[in-house]
Amino acid sequence: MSQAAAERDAVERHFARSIPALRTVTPEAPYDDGEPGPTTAAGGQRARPEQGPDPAAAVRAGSSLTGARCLELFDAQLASRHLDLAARWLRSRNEGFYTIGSSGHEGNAALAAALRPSDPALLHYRSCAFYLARAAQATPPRDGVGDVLLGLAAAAAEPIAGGRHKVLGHADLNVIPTTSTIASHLPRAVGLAFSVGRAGRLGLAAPWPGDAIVLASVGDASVNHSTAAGALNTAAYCAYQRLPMPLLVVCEDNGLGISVRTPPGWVAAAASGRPGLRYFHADGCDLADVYDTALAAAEWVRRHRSPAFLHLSMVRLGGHAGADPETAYRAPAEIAADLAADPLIGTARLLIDAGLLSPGEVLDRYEASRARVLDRAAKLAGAPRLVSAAQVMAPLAPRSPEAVASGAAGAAEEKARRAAFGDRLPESGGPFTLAQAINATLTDALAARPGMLVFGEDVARKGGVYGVTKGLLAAFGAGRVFDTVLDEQSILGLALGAGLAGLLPVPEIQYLAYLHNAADQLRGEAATLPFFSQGSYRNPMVVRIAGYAYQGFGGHFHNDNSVAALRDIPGLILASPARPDDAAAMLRTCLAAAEADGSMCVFLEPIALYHTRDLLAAGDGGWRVAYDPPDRWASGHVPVGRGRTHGDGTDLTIVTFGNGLWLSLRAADRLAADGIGCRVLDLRWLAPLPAGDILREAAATGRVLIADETRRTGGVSEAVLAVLADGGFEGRAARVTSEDSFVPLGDAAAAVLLSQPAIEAAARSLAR
Ligand SMILES: Cc1ncc(C[n+]2csc(CCOP(=O)(O)OP(=O)(O)O)c2C)c(N)n1
Ligand SMILES: [Mg+2]
Repeated sequence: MSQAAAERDAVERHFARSIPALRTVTPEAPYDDGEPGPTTAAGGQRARPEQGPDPAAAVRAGSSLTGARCLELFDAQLASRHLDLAARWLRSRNEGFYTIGSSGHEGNAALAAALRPSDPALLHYRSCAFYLARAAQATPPRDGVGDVLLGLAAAAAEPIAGGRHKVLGHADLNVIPTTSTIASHLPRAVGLAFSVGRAGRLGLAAPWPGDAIVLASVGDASVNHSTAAGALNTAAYCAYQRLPMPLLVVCEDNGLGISVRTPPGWVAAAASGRPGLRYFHADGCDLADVYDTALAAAEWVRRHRSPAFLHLSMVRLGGHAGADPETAYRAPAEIAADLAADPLIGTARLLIDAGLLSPGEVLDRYEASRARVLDRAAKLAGAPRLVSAAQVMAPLAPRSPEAVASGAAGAAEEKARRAAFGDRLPESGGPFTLAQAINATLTDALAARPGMLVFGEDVARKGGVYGVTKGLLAAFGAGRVFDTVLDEQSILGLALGAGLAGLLPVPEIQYLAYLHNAADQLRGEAATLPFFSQGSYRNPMVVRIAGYAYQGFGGHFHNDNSVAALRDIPGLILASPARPDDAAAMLRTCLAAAEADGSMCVFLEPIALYHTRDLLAAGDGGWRVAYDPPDRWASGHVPVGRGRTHGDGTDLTIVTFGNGLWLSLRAADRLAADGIGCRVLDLRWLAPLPAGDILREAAATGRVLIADETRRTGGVSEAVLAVLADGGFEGRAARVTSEDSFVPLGDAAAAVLLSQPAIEAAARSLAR
């Protein structure tokens, strides 16, 4: 017998033995499960009272859980258990691909009953019973068992991820799918709790009622993850300032993270007594206790709009996953103790003690559930799966260029613009620097889009480290422009939740070097949500990041030029404007793409060019540009992934972006004086790259010099060379880049960064 089959057998035998043994239960003498019991109704020896008990009465004195509800939840618990068994059975036939189960955690069904079906939930992967219980609450009830089975089989018909992963989620059930990255959904949950009432307060249609609370569940080992620690801190930090934070974090504590023991008492010690975070505890194997405690916790969160931590003591049955030999790291007595605490036995005991079911009827119910689930599972054989890359990738990056173009051209009414700009419209002001152009564009966008929020470190009162967000707080108020806690994971989490709640978040990351500690919130969370929900859920956002080098001070942390971590995130749009006019148009494009397609955009602003005024000579004003009035936004629209060519020289094409554009245009001017005619292609978008523009401009001269301020290894120039190779470019290509180094402090920075003389020298040798 395979190990999986043996374990399955052990659980089955345990259940079959335990239930009939309940007939001997008295509060004083726990049941004896030494003898195998019968598996049919004949096993029921404790007769039910003549006068059947009232299902509307409490299942146990003092509990709010009625017998009827307990029965419903028991059915969810039973089906969840059988889905775990079915998962292993399907796996053994190579028809299922996922065996992390919920056995031992089925008490979470009571969470669903304690919440409203309209409360959004982001669930731990052991929350199958919750999902089934919530599916049963829907009108008409959803076929939760079918959903989960399709997920196990990676079937294309699975309703949320469409065969891309086995997740728990459905838009009709307000269950937002989570990834398997431990705790990574908590920053989003905090952001959603922060935003859930805000959309309504801003007068916008909101996906969830204003008094909804957000449920996020995690395991006990997960509570230690820095992502969880940061999210809990941010939730408490908001509550401490009396900001609404209706968040219920549930810890399903089975005492183990795969094989690693959580020190006994640790979760309670770590989560209780924290300022701003109310702690509740329940025995997760006792359905009535979970229900009563969850009701109290949910009520507290809803009434106070303040976060709570609900700690459920649970057991884990059947190992971490199907292939996990837990006997290798757990003593038999420990495993047996978990089996003895089986929450299904606990609920059976509740129902039997209440006279609602006899032990035999419990077994019948168990067997009927097994038959239903296995029958469904057997019918799944051959359910079509995704087969082509196109099918798999369909939800990754929806793009509707026409909607984006029209969205980008939309402005607020003149009256609202005047109010926002303080009567002096930017188009009648002087030519703008990059920082001024971004500031005016943000102002215009906030005036036109009531759901847009601007937030980050120092963006509000100070107006940004470089003044880019100056005046926005005064014009739009703290409800829409605000400073955040100093935690990039939380800033992005806020964006993830706000986008989900129907708002348009524009978070700022103060420096590119400080994105990296939080990048998984973009990679693992933002970019995967449409993928694993087939677009049912989306998290539009435009993340502004001040970045790149050449600041002349600050060393690495203020001069980071690493964009590789962003370029390979599927679906992510990476904008890299250099000139003020491009920045304005590209920011409008990003905002419109976020709105129209739910796009996740990163808008990488070159700090060194923020206040640059001149290009070729002091006082020439070559880097300042007039601000376009709204009636020119349509004609000036910059589509995603389109570059811009400066000049029409025929000797050499310089491909560049960011600070490289400024350096290259200066170099081109010097080269022209020596008779070398250059055209300079500004990529403008680093993802997706303007491949067509690159190939066209390369073919125009036959010689390409890539001037790339990012690193030689992993930098943008590698991708441009790949575009040239893929496109069959037959001319010559060379590149000048920054070194594979961090940027040092002071003048030494110049030693490792791309420079104008380096561009000129390479250009001369290529043009020769
Ligand atoms: C960030 C991250 N690191 C590692 C893993 C691999 N992993 C998957 S589950 C798990 C243990 C989680 O334990 P716990 O939070 O207690 O949940 P349980 O499985 O016990 O319910 C680990 C380490 C992961 N999914 N995510
Ligand atoms: Mg655990």
